[in-house]
Formats: sequence, structure tokens, C-alpha cells
Amino acid sequence: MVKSGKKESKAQRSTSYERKTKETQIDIPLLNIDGKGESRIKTRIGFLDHMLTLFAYHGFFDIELNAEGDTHVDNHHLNEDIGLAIADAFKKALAESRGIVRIASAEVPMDMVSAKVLIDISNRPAFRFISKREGVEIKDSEGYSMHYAVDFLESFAKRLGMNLHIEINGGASDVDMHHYLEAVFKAFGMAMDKATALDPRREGEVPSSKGIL
Ligand SMILES: [Mn+2]
Repeated sequence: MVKSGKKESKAQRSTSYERKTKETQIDIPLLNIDGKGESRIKTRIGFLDHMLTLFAYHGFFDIELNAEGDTHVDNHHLNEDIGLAIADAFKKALAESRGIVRIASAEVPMDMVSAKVLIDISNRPAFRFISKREGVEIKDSEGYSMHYAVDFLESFAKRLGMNLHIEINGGASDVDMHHYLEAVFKAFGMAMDKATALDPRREGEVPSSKGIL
């Protein structure tokens, strides 16, 4: 599939970004919104590498990212700052979000669990994470947790200025987080792919009936 209007604007929606603080150093030599889903991701947090590779692949985003930080403390700063940095790179590549579809959703099953992601790139930050697994323990994996994943997604959404609603469902009694988060990051990639696609009917206009976002 070729995103509509993509061919013409490929070069425009590709950027690089860098974020350096005393706690973390994040380098994004490439973010191409109109890519093939190829990525080289090195965050020093193995599970996050895996999730961002799935996000890039199912989003058709080309992403190169290299990050390090004060993980001797824990993974909190690095995890959150990578969310902020990728969001800043998307913001830079989208510029005024001219001509994009803007609102999209995706639902992805992963064996016995599923995730639903709703997005509106509206310049209005809002985040909801709903687990329909009330009272069921979702086991964290080595070095990462559901809490870190929520932190990452919330930082990304609020920084990019978008509404992001995520709902996870299904699963047996106690399931490890791996399958839930695979479904979440695949659906997130697919929904971002649709929301950032250019719609020729918009003719490069800012996608809002108000004329501004
Ligand atoms: Mn996996």
C-alpha cells in the first residue's frame, strides 16, 4: 500500500532530532514518516527496543534511534525521555500537520489478548489507558513494566499534543505483559500510520474545520 500523496512528499516528512540532558542522551538520526517500516533502535532497554521495532514496522516509519542514560538509577528517565524525543521528532516531521487524515484507530489481537488504539492528532494532549482486566495481575518482565509502558505512551501523546486512548482486553488469568504490549505497540503503529497519512482531499490544508489546530 502507498499512503495517498505520499510519493510527492516523502522528502519533506523525514527529519532528525537530538535531546541531551544530564540524565539521558537521545539521538534520532532518522525519522521518516513516509518510510517502509525499517528501523535501527538501540535504547539500552531491551524490551523497549522490541516494542519500538514493532511500532516502526507496523507504522511504516523508518526510525534510527540511539539512546543512553542514568539506568544505574532505574529505567524511568530514559524510558520517559525516549517517549518525549520521538514525539518531538514526529512534531518536527509533521510540521503543521498539513493534509493529514488526523483521526484514526486500530485494533490488534495477539493470541488471547487484544488492544484498541484511538488517536486524534489534534494539538490537544489527552491520554487514557484502560485495562479491562480489573483485578488481574499482569506480570511485568525483566527490566520493563506495564507502568513504564504507560509512562512512555503518555509522555509521547502529551508531547505530540494528541488524544491517545488505549484499551486492552482478553487474556487468561495471569498473563505476562509481553503479549498485551505487543498488541498495544502494533496497534499504536498502525493507528499513527493512518492518522499521519496524507489525504489528497485535504489538499494540504490544516485538517480542522476551524482552520487551525
Ligand atoms: Mn515479542
